[in-house]
This record gives sequence, structure tokens and C-alpha cells, in this order.
Amino acid sequence: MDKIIIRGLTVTACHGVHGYEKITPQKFVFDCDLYKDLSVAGQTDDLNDTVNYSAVCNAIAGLTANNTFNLIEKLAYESAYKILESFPVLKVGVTVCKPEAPVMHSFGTVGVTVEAEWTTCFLSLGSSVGDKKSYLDRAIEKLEKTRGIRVEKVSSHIETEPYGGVAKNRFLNCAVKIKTYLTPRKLLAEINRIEAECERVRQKRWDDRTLDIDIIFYGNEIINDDNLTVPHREYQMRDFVLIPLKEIAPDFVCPLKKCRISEL
Ligand code: A4P
Ligand code: MG
Repeated sequence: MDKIIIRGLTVTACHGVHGYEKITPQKFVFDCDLYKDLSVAGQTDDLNDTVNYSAVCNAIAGLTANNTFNLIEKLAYESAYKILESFPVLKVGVTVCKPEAPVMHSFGTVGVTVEAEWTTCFLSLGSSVGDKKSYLDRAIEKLEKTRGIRVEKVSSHIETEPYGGVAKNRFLNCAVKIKTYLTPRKLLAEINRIEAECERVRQKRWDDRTLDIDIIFYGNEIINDDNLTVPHREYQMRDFVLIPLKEIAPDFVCPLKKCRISEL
């Protein structure tokens, strides 16, 4: 993919584990790769169709000068997130070097490289207890307020019969399309936090609940570990997932089934 590059952006600031590093400025050197389709700007010759690298340099310089972190890992990730949040960039790579780091040997430089990118995900939301609509609305509001998540589309809310033979109440369900730069595990942690803030109590599997949020898709990733299965187990068997999903993502291709959602 096309990219804009920044090399050797040098900012003098106070970051480091040692006390004196927090008050004595030293150099931090940035190399950045900003992934973006540049073909439009290549035709129009218009700055509005691309990312102004000067503005990106200002953003990184401001963040670096106005904070004090222990680690260049933190500085690198905060810079990557700042770029994704502030500029129309799909993916970013940030290298931060610290050429004056306190290393008791002759050395060229030390540094870290991190990457972050926006990934499209689909979530399924359900509620079967209390004011169901208000729980779904609160969940969507909380998703919107979560750093690293952008809500892009929300399906209609549909009333559904309880599935699985455990829950007794009817459910209200919907699907939500988000973009996130959180990793799958971090996204799951934020979802669990939002469920807890909406009074979710975990009793029996499939039982009635104030709020359930499931990750149906995380981009094209296939994940099978103890705490996370993506695409969500047997989502294609469940109308309460599929009907809202078809409304907002008919053309999304399931990485497991290799077919469009509208064909399921
Ligand atoms: N987990 C694994 N993969 C995922 C994932 N992709 N997204 C783990 C979210 N969580 C995932 O989930 C149990 C554990 O699954 C979590 O700790 C997480 O680490 P849970 O939310 O505690 O339990 P659950 O929801 O009862 O289990 P599960 O398997 O997610 O069931 P479903 O599919 O959510 O079914 N009927 C209607 N009409 N509408 C509904 O929304 N929901 C259920 C629950 C039953 N019947 C329903 C509905
Ligand atoms: Mg669930």
C-alpha cells in the first residue's frame, strides 16, 4: 500500500525510567510510516486529499514535549494512536530511537518499533432483562466513548425468541460495526468492562442477561484460544446474530466460510 514516510524527526524531551531523565531533556528520534491510498492526491495534486506530514510532525512533537513517560514503548504507542486518531491513516508504524540513552557502552542508538492499525469488526449485542433498549443504547454509547473504538453503523433492534433452551425471556438484539485499533484481547477486555458497567452478572451460560456483547468478526482474523473464538462460534446458526448482521454487512466475507454474509 502507498505510504507517507517521516524520517529522523528529532524532539528534545524528558522520558526515561531514571529520575534525572524526567527533568533533563534529551533527544528522541522518530521514523514513521503512514499507510494510506495516495492515488487520489496523486491525481488531484490537492493537499486536502492526503495527510499533511508537517501537521503529523507537530502532533508527535507536541505529544513528546508535553508528556513524561518511563518507556519509549509508551511514547511510540501513544504517538501511533495519536496519528490514527487525528489523521485519515489506516495503519501506522512508529520507530522511536533514544541516541543519548543511559547505556554504559559505546553505541549508535537504541529504539523500539510499533505498529497499529484500524480494523473493522462486527459485534452482536443482546439484552433480555430490564429496560432492554436502554441497555443496548448505553452499550453503544460506552463503545463510542472508548478510546480506540469508533462506532460506524448500528443495525435495527430486533426482538427474538430465547435461543439455547436456558434463557426464559425474549431478547432485544442488534449488530454494530466498529473500527478499532485495540488488539482482539484488549477489545474483549473493554467489552467485558462495558458489560459489567451495565450490571451484567455471569450465571449460567446462555442465561438471561442485562447485556451481552460478542465479537463476531475481527477483520479477517481467525482466533482460537481459551478466552476468545473469532469468528464467534456458530454465529451463522443464529438468526439473532445473522439478521442484524445482514442489514449492516451484507458484503462482508466471512474468513472461515469464505462467503458473503448475505449468502448465509
Ligand atoms: N468468548 C469467546 N469468544 C468470544 C467472542 N468472540 N466474543 C468468551 C465474546 N466473548 C467470547 O461468554 C463466555 C466467554 O466466552 C467469555 O468469558 C469470553 O471470554 P459469556 O458472554 O460469559 O457467556 P454467554 O454469552 O452465555 O456464552 P456465549 O457462548 O457467548 O453464548 P452466546 O452465543 O452469546 O449466547 N437468544 C437470543 N434470542 N438472543 C441472544 O442474544 N444470547 C445467548 C447467549 C443465548 N440465547 C440468545 C441470545
Ligand atoms: Mg456471549
